[in-house]
Amino acid sequence: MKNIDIISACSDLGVMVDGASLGPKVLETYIKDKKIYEISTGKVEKEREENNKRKNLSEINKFNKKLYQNVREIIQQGKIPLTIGGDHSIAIGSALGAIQEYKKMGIIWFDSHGDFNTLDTTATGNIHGLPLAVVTGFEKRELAPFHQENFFPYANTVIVGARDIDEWEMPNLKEAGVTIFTTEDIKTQGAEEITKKAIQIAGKNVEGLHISYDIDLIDPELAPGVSVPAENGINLEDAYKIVDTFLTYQEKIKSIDLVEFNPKMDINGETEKIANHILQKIIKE
Ligand SMILES: [Mn+2]
Repeated sequence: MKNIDIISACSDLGVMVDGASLGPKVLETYIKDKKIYEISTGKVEKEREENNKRKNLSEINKFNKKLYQNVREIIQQGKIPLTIGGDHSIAIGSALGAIQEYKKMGIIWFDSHGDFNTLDTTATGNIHGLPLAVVTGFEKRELAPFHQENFFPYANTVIVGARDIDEWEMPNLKEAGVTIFTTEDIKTQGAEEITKKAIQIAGKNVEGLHISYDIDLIDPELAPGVSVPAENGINLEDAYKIVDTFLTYQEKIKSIDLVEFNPKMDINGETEKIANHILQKIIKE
């Protein structure tokens, strides 16, 4: 896509495994001729206490507030923000920043996980398991204090590639009525077909789409460099076909995330190569 500005969202505060904060810096080295903004957490001690259900919450909020402003400014300049994470908690800032500008938007969440826990249902207290619940307004108590209105309607919220939805978030998803296409759906119906269906549902009667692409969608045998791998994921052909397909709807896409590449977990630069391949498609096609 032309007209993209990049935001490097260097945070791994939403997950106990360290390293996702390094992903953007690695991918930045492959980017030429694009404006790159950078947001980092600064020097903070990560909260790791097991029973804490709000791990790093105030620092995550501080980070997302900056990201939210940055996304809004890029959109106000008539451009498309591509936010490179970082763990998936950064999408609270990016997606809400986008919808604050466009008011009526849909969202497609390409992910092996649901990311739809609330502060009450989370088993781990790791905030990267909550962002989709936050940006749809299902969990709006404490994780978006910088944002007052306009959440993504459930009817325009679609998860694609799910295969590891936990038993506590499933009732939340059912209550909200979010559309879910599983990894199995991609394997049986095809990546192109499922992506088109997702765009139709998320894009109905809205001004535009926010796309959030979590690298852990891909099978960890192929892309091991993620913080929370989920077995039996999609292959590379499908992973790339998804990107090619949503890129044929460029007039609808207003904001994109590419998240959860973790260089510390990577093996022989395999995931780096894949993440960069996706990044280059988004930037160039
Ligand atoms: Mn995720």
